[in-house]
Amino acid sequence: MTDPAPVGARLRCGHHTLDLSRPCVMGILNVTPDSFSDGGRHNGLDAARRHAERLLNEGAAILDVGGESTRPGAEAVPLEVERERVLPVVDMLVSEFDALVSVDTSTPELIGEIAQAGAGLINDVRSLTRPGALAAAAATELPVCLMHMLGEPRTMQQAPHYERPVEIAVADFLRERVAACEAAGIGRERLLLDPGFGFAKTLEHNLRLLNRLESLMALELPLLVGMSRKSMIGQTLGRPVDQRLPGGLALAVMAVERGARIVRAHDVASTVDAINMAWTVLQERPCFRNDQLQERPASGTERS
Ligand code: 8Y4
Repeated sequence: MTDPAPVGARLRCGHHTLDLSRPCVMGILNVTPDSFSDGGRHNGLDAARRHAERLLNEGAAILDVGGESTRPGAEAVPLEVERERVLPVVDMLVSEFDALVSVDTSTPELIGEIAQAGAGLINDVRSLTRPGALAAAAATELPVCLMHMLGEPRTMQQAPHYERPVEIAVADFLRERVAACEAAGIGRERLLLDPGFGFAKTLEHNLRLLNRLESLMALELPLLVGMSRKSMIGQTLGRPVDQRLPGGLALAVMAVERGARIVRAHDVASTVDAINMAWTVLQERPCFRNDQLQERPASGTERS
């Protein structure tokens, strides 16, 4: 038996080390031409370079690069297309910015290649369930973000149904993937967990999951969340995708308050400000300090 990975420790990401004793922002650098939130403006290498420079200046600790559109209804992308979209961008981000690059991929063939190119984190929305993905990730020695999803992006929003409370289903799924990773030689110290907001979930599922995010801290691994511009904001506030920033900042702050340590976001400057403000307030609560988050008394049991 190994010790549980300390939540709030430093995470080795290739030649970078990520400080998870405080929350940070993962900036979204989408290189898919059909991404509806950036209109495909960042599919060229030069556009990616300018976008990356901006995200890093705004305080992104990680840049997340994805060559496959994982939005609801999106079609699968052939390996060669994904490789061609992702690898030149990873190369550029590493050589020109020495950035900590995370790659949103489920493709075993690509996992080894992105590690070779200097990526620091594997962000797999399918939690290494594709044949060969566990072994490919194990061989890289990189950390992996395991995310909950039911089914595939193409079909996942067709009436998602859970027999049990969604947070229980999510926790059970993630526990199973953690065990599969450990069995494949990916130690707990390399794992991050993500409930997968918007992936095979109704609005009610997403709201409940955020409200109960703390229940995932029982798994004793760092939490990553991604809610930026997602439909849970659009559905609640009736806003189109370009008017979801205030809603997204509220969600980011709530997630940090409930234990999230990495917030995946499009609007990095404002997200950094929001989570830094929230974090500063949280640190005035003694039991929130020094990574003792999991020992915080249940709300309602404290005297002010
Ligand atoms: C507008 C903009 C509306 C973007 C929807 C979207 C997550 C993720 C995605 C996440 C992790 C997205 C790759 C979906 N979401 N990775 N990836 N967690 N770890 N949709 O929540 O951004 S793509």
